[in-house]
Amino acid sequence: MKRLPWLAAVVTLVLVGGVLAAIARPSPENPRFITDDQGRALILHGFNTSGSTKRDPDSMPWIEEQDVENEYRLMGTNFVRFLLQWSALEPAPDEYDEDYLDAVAERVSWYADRDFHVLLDMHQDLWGQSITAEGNVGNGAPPWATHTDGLPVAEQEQWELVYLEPGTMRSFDHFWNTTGEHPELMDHYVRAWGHVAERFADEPSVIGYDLMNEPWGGTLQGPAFERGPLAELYRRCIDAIRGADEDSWIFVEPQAVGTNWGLPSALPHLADPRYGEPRIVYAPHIYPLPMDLGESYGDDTSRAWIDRSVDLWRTNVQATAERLEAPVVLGEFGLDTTSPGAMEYVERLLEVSDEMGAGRAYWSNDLDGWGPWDYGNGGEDISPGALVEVMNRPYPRAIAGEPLAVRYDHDTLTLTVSFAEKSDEDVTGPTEIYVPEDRYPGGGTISSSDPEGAWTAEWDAERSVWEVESDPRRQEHELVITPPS
Ligand code: 9MR
Repeated sequence: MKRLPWLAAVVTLVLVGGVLAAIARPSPENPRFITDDQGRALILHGFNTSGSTKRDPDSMPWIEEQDVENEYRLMGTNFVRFLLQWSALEPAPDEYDEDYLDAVAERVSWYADRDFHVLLDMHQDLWGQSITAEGNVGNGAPPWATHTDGLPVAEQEQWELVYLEPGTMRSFDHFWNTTGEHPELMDHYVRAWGHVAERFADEPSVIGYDLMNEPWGGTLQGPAFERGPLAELYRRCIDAIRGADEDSWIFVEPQAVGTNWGLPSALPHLADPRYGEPRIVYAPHIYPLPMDLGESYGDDTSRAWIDRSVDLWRTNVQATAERLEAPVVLGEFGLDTTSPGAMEYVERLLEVSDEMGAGRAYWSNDLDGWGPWDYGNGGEDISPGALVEVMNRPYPRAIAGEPLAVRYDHDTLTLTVSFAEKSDEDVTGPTEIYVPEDRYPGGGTISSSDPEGAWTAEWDAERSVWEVESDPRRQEHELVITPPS
């Protein structure tokens, strides 16, 4: 372990010309950070796992336990957005498949054993598998909850366009009770969430529940949808979950269409009936429209448009999070990793989410060209792909205080983390910073703004984590990590 004197670290910082991006400071009543059971602010980094769930006969992702281990070893992730399927959970009305939940729990334990935080995501695309006879387009809702009323659903090259198909629209209209014919569907969905929460309430690695992936309003769109049946669904799910689980975080998403491109959401504030601070998280996705249209980040004109979308997204997400009084986790961002400029786009999103103090989950951990793995031989030979290097960078996994700024300079490989002391609250345990061993042997060099001798840093080589105890007499701390000098 090497420590630079603080002055040298400041000089280093000035030399690299890094301007620390300040995280918008939350109000004192609202921490705006997800905290762990030691009161530390969590910065969640991970992957959606996985898209393969949608087509798997057991609705399980492709991964084995060793793949979770590899993910940690290669990228130091501490978070997974784990896909659930309502169709697997409740194959018949009010009948829950406990074997399915056991299989989920087994996978949760693989993550738990490696200190990950697991977000259970009730995934859907295009309502459910039964919107088409072949069952190869949608996923999520069970057949018994799918009422297309015989309206057609034609496959489209661009999968999102299937949202506009009459049978898909009608299925959603029934769920939101826009038709007034199937109010029982929402009741089932709400009860199903209560059941999941009962099952995982005592599993500390389950950080929370993502109530519905990319909600779509059918014929009801925009504010009428978000303030109407979407908010109603959320309120009812929140109540059902809180009946079983007081502590987990409840993640809500806006209507996906529009907000994924950066447009504002009208999602209203949602009360959390738990005792203590609310634990609602705003978890939007980003897929800039130019990229949906096939443009790449490698093209200068497209890049300018994509950057504008990202800026717009950020402004609008912050406004909604403010209204919801919620921390932000970017639930999905991703692209074909072979597209021109793909890695720069990922870098941009990592930077933006750092600046926002937001967690993030890349879409997705799959063997499909979007994920972090190169693969061959029918998925048998898996090796690290281009994304691994971009994702594998130092970051604070847990901050024993209130985060103020996180900045990673990828030219100098310098991570700077600043945070305020929270001496009046129950924050225990060290600040933990993951540092990739390959580029920072021995954890590299760490320095602190705290006075010499008043802080400690222990390198945990097994986990590749610095454990830092700061000087509680200081109001603010700044840690700088660089490769060994
Ligand atoms: O990448 C996924 C693609 O292969 C599927 O055909 C499609 C429909 O299930 O879903 C894609 O994943 C999407 C995810 O489910 C929701 N957010 C956007 C993702 C990328 O389009």
